[in-house]
Amino acid sequence: MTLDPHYADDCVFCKILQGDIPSYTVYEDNIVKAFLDISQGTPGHTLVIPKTHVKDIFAYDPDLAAAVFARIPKIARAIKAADPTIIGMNIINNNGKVAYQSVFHSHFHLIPRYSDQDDFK
Ligand code: DGP
Repeated sequence: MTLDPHYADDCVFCKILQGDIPSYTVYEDNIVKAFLDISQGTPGHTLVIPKTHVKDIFAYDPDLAAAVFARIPKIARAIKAADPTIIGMNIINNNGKVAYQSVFHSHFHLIPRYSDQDDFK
């Protein structure tokens, strides 16, 4: 699919997409950008966002949703392949303030889990 991106003025992730705020890119293509979360839950904590402003899961065009969701396993696999001590991953998507969404541009948290995590020793 081809995207005709639109950006929201007051959106920090739209500013990242436009290059107005720096980010550490993990992966990008015509549909999504994946970049390191500023607040690393574990090393490699990555956010995957659509390259157009979508407020939350309820606001997706179905074709864009399919394209974004299809990319998540691919990005998860690439992160896991980068470090053999990554043996699991939380994938989290918060929708709405009541669900702890703090940035209102849809995003998926990919949080690697490691074989040497203290709580699994
Ligand atoms: P959530 O609570 O699910 O809406 O998560 C929003 C995440 O966005 C949070 O983990 C911190 C991250 N974040 C907020 N501002 C920035 C930023 O300017 N750069 C990056 N890389 N991450 C950000």
